[in-house]
Formats: sequence, C-alpha cells, structure tokens
Amino acid sequence: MSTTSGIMTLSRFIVEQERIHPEATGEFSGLLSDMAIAAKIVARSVNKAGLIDVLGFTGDENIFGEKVKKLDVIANETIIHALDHGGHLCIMASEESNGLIPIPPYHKKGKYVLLFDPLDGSSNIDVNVSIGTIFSIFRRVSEGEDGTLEDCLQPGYKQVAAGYILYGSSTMFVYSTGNGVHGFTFDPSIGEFLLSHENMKIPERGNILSVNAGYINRWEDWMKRYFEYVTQEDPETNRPYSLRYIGSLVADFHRNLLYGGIFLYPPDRKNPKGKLRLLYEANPLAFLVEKAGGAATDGRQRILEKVPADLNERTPLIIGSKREVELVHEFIEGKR
Ligand code: AHM
Ligand code: MG
Repeated sequence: MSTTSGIMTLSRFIVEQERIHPEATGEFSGLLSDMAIAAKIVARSVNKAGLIDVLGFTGDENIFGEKVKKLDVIANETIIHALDHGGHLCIMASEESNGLIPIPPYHKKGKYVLLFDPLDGSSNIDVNVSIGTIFSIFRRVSEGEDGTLEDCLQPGYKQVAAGYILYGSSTMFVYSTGNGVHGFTFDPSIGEFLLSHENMKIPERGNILSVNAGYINRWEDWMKRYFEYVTQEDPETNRPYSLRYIGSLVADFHRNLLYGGIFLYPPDRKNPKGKLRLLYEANPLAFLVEKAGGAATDGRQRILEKVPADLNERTPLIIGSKREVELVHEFIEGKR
C-alpha cells in the first residue's frame, strides 16, 4: 500500500528548518523558496533545449521575430526576475552579468546577498549532458538600503547558505544552510522537489578523479607527479583511480559527493589561477563539501578563507573527499 506520510517537499522542509530557529523572520525561507521556483523555471527551459532546432528556431531570430536567447542568458534572466522582487535581497551578482545586479528601486530591499552561476557547464548545453545552477548566499554587511560590492566580496566562510541545481537525468536541488547537506529530486508529475538525499556525507576516500587531463603538458610538476601516482595500480584496490570528467563542475561535484573522489582544476602554465570563479563556483561548492565532511582548497589555503578582490576572481580548485585532498597536498608540499 502506498502512503504519502513520509513525503517531504522542499517547501515543507524549508519551513520546518525555520522552526528550529525561533529568531528567524521567514525572510531567509522566502529567499530559498524563490530560488526553488527559479530552479523549476530554468529546468523547464533546459528540458526544452533540444526542441529549439526542431521548432525551427535556428537563426538569430525565432518565428515571432524575437531574438533567440542562449540558454545561459535565459537562466540568468529567470533567476534575476524570480528573486529581485521578493524583498529578501539587497544585491545580486552573476557569472553571466557584468558587475553588480541591483534590486530595482521600486522593490523592497532585504538583508541577503545572492551570487550565482546561472548555467554552469556551458560546453554541455547543446549536447544534452548534465549542467547546473550554483548559488551562494551571504548576509549583507553594508549599511544603507542598496547592497554594495563589499557585500559580495566576503570570504566564503561567511556564507549563510549555498546550493546547486543539477539538470541531469532528473533535476535535483541540493543545499545547505550549515545544518547538513540535503538533496531533493524534482517530481515533474506533481511539480515538487521531494527530499531524496537527507544529510549527505562525502566518503572520506574515493578513487574517482575528475580533471581535464588534456592539459597535462601545461601542469606544474606536482600535478604531473600526482597524476602519475593515481594512474598506477593501487596495491590495496588492485586498480588505478577512475578518470571521470564531464566538464560540468556541478555534475562532476555531485557524483564525487555521493561516491567519494576528487575534482581538480589546478593552476597551469596558461592559467596560473585556474579557470573557475571563486564567487560563483568554488565558494558555494566548498561550503557544501565541508558541510558534508569533505575539503576544498586552492592548493595553498582553504577556499572558504580566501578574501575576494573582485567579482570575477578565478581560483585553482581542489575539492572532494578529505583524504583525497590531503593526498594532493602531500604532492604540492613535495612530501611525495
Ligand atoms: P562555464 O562557467 O563557462 O561553464 O565554465 C565552467 C566549466 C566547469 O563546469 C567545468 O568544470 C570546466 O569549466 C571545464 O573546463 P575545461 O573545458 O577547461 O576542462
Ligand atoms: Mg560556470
């Protein structure tokens, strides 16, 4: 006999979490709920992505004479418009927008700051491979009504919440407010995210390695030695690590979170600071991985301790199971 008593929707979960904090005003819950609505709208666009060609929208303009927007632009605009009028935010910034995104003057301002990458994994958008949205939430530090750059350039350990939406074989909403990392799977038949992965913990070790090994000749010496090491037969497991690289950070991160392993985007000869963005990619995932028991560094320090100098700052990223990150550091420090 089926029962619905055990079903926990994202909205109910958010409200129940709020009850744990008697001082909560509901503003934060409202912000997360708006994010969930944005996620559903973006998921709908992502699911229709392949139909653009079928419907003949191949040129710069669609049949209505409108410009066909790229999916990452659509996702960016969707998130901005789903969140700019809720009264919860004072400022936003996005990987897709230049500079700060102010809250329009006619909307109420709130005490939170939202930073996001609307559609991560852009090279996979047109080929039906998993992509995602990543978000990071801070409490404002500036005085005055409108948020400022200072509100956006806070170190990652000050995040009050972070999460991602993975548009994969199903759509998932994963987030943490510091109290566990929780995953919800979208059920399109009822239009709700349902709790499917409560309190996720990343295994302490894992032999999945996610890195773009095509850059091997640009890598620094420690990275080449590490790669050589993990591609040898491991006497314990009788096999080398498995290389798994989707090219969508969210999807690679999600798999490694569940199975254990490590993702690296190291510095290289061409990109001494790596490629990934501190504010929109590294910080939110570092927050999540630490809450799940893992680790994230730039090879020198914890990602969450880095003080950003500008919105588009890039950082090398080493993120995943705790022991795997420690192993990489042994190579960086020349111990191996
Ligand atoms: P994007 O924000 O333009 O999509 O770039 C970020 C993506 C990550 O999702 C992915 O891990 C990485 O870039 C892949 O880069 P590369 O092709 O250099 O391996
Ligand atoms: Mg990105």
